[in-house]
Amino acid sequence: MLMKCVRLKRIHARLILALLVTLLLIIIVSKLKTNENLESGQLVLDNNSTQIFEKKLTDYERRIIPNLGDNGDPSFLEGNDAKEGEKALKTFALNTVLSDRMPLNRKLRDPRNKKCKRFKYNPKLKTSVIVIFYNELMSVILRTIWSVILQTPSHLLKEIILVDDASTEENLNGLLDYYIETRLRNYNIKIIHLKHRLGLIRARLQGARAAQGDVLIFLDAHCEATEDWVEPLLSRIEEDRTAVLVPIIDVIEANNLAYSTNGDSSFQVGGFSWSGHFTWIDIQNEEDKHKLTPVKSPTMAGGLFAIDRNFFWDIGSYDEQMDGWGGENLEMSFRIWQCGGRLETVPCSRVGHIFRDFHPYSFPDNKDTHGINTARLAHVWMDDYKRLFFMHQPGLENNPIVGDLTHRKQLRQKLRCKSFKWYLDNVYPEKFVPDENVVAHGQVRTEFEMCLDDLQLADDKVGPLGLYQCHPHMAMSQYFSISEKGELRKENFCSEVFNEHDVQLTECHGHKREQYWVYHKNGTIFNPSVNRCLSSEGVENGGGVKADICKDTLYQRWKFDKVNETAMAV
Ligand code: LR7
Ligand code: MN
Repeated sequence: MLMKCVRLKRIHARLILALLVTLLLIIIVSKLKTNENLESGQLVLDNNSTQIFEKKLTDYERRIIPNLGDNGDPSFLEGNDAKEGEKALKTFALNTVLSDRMPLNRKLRDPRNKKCKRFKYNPKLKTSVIVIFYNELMSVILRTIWSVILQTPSHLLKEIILVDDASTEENLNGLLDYYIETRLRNYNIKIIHLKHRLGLIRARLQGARAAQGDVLIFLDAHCEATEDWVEPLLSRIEEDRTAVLVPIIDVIEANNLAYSTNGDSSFQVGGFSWSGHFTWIDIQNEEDKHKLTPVKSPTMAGGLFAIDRNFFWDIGSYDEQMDGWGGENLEMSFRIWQCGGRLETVPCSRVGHIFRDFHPYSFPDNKDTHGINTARLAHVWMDDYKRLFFMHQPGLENNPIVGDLTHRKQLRQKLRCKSFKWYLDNVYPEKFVPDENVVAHGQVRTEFEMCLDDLQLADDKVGPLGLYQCHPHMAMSQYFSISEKGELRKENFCSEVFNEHDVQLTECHGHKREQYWVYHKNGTIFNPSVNRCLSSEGVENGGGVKADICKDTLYQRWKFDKVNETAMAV
């Protein structure tokens, strides 16, 4: 009996040992797996490479022109440098020559509204600042880091985490690390070099995984923080951990690196278009317009924001299946609002961002990652309203390229998130829905199979309300509505009469008589302010329609695909 017991105990002990070993193995393997894309940057230096790096850096530092760009003033180089700068602007959408000559720790003017200085903040939270980059210019990355170091009180800065999304630029594979180890030794800066390019969404996730601060602040790699930028962000999160915050994003000009502000008292917040793009919108609520405390924002641009670290994970971090660039900002914006958080712009926190005219990098296979990512978020978060996005991108609606959505749908259930209609009604009530509560909508055709058309007007331009052959399938350039208010509009553009005769698509003002139209049952679209009717008479394919004296002619009869008869004028 005793023997049996001892043997049993031995077997037990072996079993437990075996179990422990397997457990250990599992842990090691899974660790290895999550790290398989990480190559945390411990730079190994021998004498030779130290010398090479040091020489490169001192050469570089010698060329810096003291005080260039101070106060955020526009800066210019002369002679050949100026010419090279122009060229660079065409290749990289950025004057790289100028950036390389400008001090990395330039001092900016305080861009805030003066009244911001009255606020006293005393946050206890510490932040991790996460900066991701792919082939960005080293001097631009370093200026971002320096601005964070100089403008953030050290007791509020836990660390700076750089995530290199597998850049191929030589300087970013060694020299940058060397700079940090030698010039920024006293600061807690980690650099993670990813082995494979993951795209900006997953790169940010890797940064977040490595972060230890109470709050995560994400920045694009071409930003400059200004005075007291971090205090109001941290204080607000201390007050409400579900508040996700965006500073005012000022423009750093890509050609002369000027830090330009929109004046100190007016700013915009985030909106979106049904084509799935981020847009800037005016604050609707009069009281909020000149507020200095946080203001509600329906969406965020995506590159610069602060979020409580635990809340970031609780609310679903990012959609890990989003590739490349784009879409993650609207996904996060909708999710935050629908699942119980809030998005706010903090007027007393200001950060500059270099706005480039084009992306200086490309993506493998030229995949439309913005479209695919947006299709993912439309399926998960927009309920029936996704129809409006897919009208712009019909090819993506049932396309397997969009990938599996199970996890994100589960997340939405788990967090018991509200509907997209709730979001529109409560967070963004001014958002125009082109096929809801309207008098008429769809293609607008004449008897001669000609249709109203925006003639591919760019999003930020003003142009004629055009006439074009009707497309056999609905194309968004021919989709118009007559709103309840009597606007003849295309999303954010309203048709307005100029000089009594010309009809232009321009920003909707809501109050202008020239933007007011009456759709009559006989098919005329009448503008009372000029007492004229919309006419296609004498207009060629691709030309602009006119406001003409009303008369009984087929050129002034318009037929919408869908009409709400009861809302039409007799
Ligand atoms: O493959 C890539 N891997 C990366 O790490 C591609 C890019 N990146 C890095 C890149 O180096 C940069 O630091 O990701 C960052 C953002 O890329 P940008 O600067 O080319 O993007 P953007 O400023 O044109 O675009 C905006 O929308 C993006 C949608 O995915 C991101 O959310 C950006 O962060 C965002 N930028 C801002 O919100 C800044 C304000 C601009 C506005 C409006
Ligand atoms: Mn950017």
